[in-house]
Parts: sequence; structure tokens; C-alpha cells
Amino acid sequence: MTFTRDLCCLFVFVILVLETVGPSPTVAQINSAFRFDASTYAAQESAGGVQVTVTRSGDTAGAVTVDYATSSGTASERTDFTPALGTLRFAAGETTKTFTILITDNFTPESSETIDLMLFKPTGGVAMSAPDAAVVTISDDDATPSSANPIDETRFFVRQHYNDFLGRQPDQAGLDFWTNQIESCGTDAQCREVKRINVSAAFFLSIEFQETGYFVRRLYRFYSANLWPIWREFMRDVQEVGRGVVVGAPGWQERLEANKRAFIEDWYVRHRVVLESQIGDPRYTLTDERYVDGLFRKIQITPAVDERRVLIDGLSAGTETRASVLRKVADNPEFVRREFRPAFVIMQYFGYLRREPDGFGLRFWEDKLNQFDGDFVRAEMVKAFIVSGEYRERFTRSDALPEAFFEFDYPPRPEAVVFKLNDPARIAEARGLIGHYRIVIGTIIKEPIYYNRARRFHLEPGSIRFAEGAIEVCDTAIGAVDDGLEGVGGSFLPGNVMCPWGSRIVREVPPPPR
Ligand SMILES: [Ca+2]
Ligand SMILES: [Ca+2]
Repeated sequence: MTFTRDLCCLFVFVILVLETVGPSPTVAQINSAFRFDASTYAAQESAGGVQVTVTRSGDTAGAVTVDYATSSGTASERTDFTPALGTLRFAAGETTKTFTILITDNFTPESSETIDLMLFKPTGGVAMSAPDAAVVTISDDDATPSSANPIDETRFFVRQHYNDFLGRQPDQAGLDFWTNQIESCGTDAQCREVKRINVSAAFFLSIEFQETGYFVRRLYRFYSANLWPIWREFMRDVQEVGRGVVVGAPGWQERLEANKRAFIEDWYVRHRVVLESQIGDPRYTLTDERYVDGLFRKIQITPAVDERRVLIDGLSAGTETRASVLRKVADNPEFVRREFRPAFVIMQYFGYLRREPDGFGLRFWEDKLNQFDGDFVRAEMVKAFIVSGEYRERFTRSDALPEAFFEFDYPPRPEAVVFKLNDPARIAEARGLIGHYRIVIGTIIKEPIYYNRARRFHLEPGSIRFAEGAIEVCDTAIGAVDDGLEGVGGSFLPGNVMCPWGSRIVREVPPPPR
């Protein structure tokens, strides 16, 4: 309700401004719209990637942005492609922008598989027009089954590390350099094994990862101390910070600095509600002083007197923003040192397995790393992950994911969510539960999706399960999630998990049109 009222008054305000000072840039953009340049895209698996174009039509006078996201159709974002997630920034006069989706070229014969695309969250008063949802179809190029795993090929192995840790395609020089590190062993198997471990770890240890992924990881310590970012949010942030950055290429430092400056302001806006819920006390105004102290308290660091004073003074003088202060606190040297090992462990799960860590594994590897004073070779940590069945299976899986769509509601409220399942056993379970009251538990992705257009969010298909009981902290009405989406992940629905008590699986719905 508040939202509608605000919209109304903003509108009145805009008209008043129009009458007095003429058209503002925001108003001029109303005749402008974003869309994909096609509703379907085709890609060969062997191409390694597909480029997608987004256009802005109509009035192009202002600088505006729109968010984009891929999601698993029948292709899996763990095994078949690297999710492409982020914000496209159109400068004044710009009408097209592109992004690339990286495709994994395995050796396995497969049927054609699909990737879903969405555009959302336009800024600057720009509208959305069709198609704002699109689909990429990947055609396979493997005729006969192969017993080989492509991850055993050095070039594939190195390329995959660029995708998994840096969220980008390799540059030729880097690809050649790391490939040669392993290939210089020739046929010496022992040498190759050692080099593969060292090359793999080098991606976490690289300046590029330390400045992008490790920086992102530290930001989420303010967000919620006991939780990591969810893998997908992490991938988005890494791609945003690292956009166009290739360490060693001319001008990379300037590019990285510009990215970081824009990124931290954007991150702050996106996460402000959760961040403030974590560092402030709702009974008091979050003054500059309380903000700075709250940040340090959250990460249990005692700042030097000067360090604290300079930040507070910078805020009152307007030479710092709350976002730039957040960045400086995240770069506190003691904090950077302390978080290094936990981040190394989390990246084993994010980078190699593309999933959230489990608490047990996290503690196990942190203990082991500490036991060997941070030496990942003697702790056999990287090795354990790169030889694991779970990692290796990412590059040999061949089955297209099934897709089935269901609706649940929350009687007596007229609220409903359409969700997708892509696991055969879970689909069968859901079909057997139609008409029954069951708690639908799932991880909230803060993005709209074509099959659930009534909502600003959707549930991650692989995370969904059904239960007769659930813990209280994830209980919520459906509408409350939409209304309070900015606060999801903090004290409201920590870890982004929702489980509305009293939800009912209403029906299976036909595949919704895009
Ligand atoms: Ca292939
Ligand atoms: Ca294939």
C-alpha cells in the first residue's frame, strides 16, 4: 500500500516539476523500452559461448541500466553453462549492449538443451517490451559416447578455472601460460598431478581473484556473519566487479578501480536494508558514527582511533559515502588476513562444485587448513576437490533436465507462486501432493522469471522440497516476500530460505509461455 501511495505522489511531483522547469531526463525516458533483440538464440556447444544483444528503443538521451540473468532451462547452470548475471549500463545515446553466456563443451552426446534469459529492473523510467524473456538452445556436437573426461585435458581444465573462479573467458596469454605449466611435465604423471593442483590453487591466489571474488566474499560478512553469499549472488558480483578486467592487460588497474567504485555503490543500494538490519539498532537513528562502529563491530575488528575518526569525518564532510566507507572497512588489513582461509574453503565449494557449502565440510576443511598452517598442498584440500567424483561429474553429465511447473498458494490469502522443478523424483513427489497442504521450502532468488510474472522473485528449482513441519524462521506469507524483498536474507528469512506454513500445492500448470 505504501508503495502505491509513493508512486502516486512521485507522479504528481514529476508533473509539478514538468510544469515549472520543463521535461526532466527521467520523464523523457518514458518513451524508451528495453528488450532482447530476439526471443530465441541458437548456439553450438563447440562455440564455447553465445552472445546476446539487448536493445534500447525510443528516446535514448539518458544513461540508464537494466539487469539480466540466465537460469537453467533443460541445460544446467552447474554442468552445461556458466550463469551470466549482471547489469547492463547504457550511456546516453547507446542503443545496444551485449553479454556473453559461456557454454561448456563436453565430450558427451546430448539432446539439445535450453537456457532461459530474463531482463528486469529497468532504471531511468525506461519500460520493458517483448521479448523481455528469451531462450537459448544449445546444439550438441558429439556423435559418439566417449569414456574420456574433458577435465583431464589441460586446456579444458584451465579454461574452466577462468569460468569458475573469475567468471570470464580466458585471455590467450593466460590460457597458454597456465596450460604450459602443466604440459611442461610431459608424460611424468607425478609432475602433472602436482602442477594441476598448483595451477588450480593459483586461481584463488591470483591478484585478479583476490581483488574480485575475495573482495565480494568479505562484503557478505557484513551482510550476515554466519552465512556465505549464495553461490548465484556471488557469481553475479564477481562478474560485475571483474567486467572487462584482465590482470596484466593495459589499463587493467584503472578499469578495476572504476568497476569497484561503481560496484560498491550499487551493492550498498541493493543490500542496504539487510546491511542496516545487521549493524544498526532499530531503536536508534543510524548516524555516521553508529554506522562506522556497527561495521567494525559486525566483523569483530577494533579499528585504530585514527582509522575510525577519518571515516566518520569523511562521512560528515561528504568526501566519503556509506558505500565507500564499507569498502574501506572491508579492506581493513587485519580483516583481509583473517578471512583468507575461510574464503579459500568456501571457494572450493563455489568454484569446483558450484553449490553452497555444508556446515560440516566447511569446518572440516578450515580445521585441516589451520592444522597445516594454511598449506593447501599438505592439507590436500585442492587435490581432494579436483579429483572428487562430484567435480568430475560436472563435465560428463549428459541428461537434459526435465521441467515441470506447479502452483502453491497460502489459504485463505489470494496469494500464489508458480515454481519449477527439474528433478524427476521431486516432480513425482509434487504430483502426488496436489491438493494437499504441504510446506514448500525453497531458496529465494531475487529476480522475476517468465513462469512467475506476478512476483518479483522466484524459487531456485533445485532447492525446493516439501515438508509437514519446518523451523519458524523461514515461515512467511507470500506477499510479504514480495513487499519485503530488499530485506530478505537478513533477519527476515536468513539465508534467503522461505517455508510458508500452511501452503498448499494447488495444481500442475502447463509450461508457461515466455
Ligand atoms: Ca562437445
Ligand atoms: Ca556434448
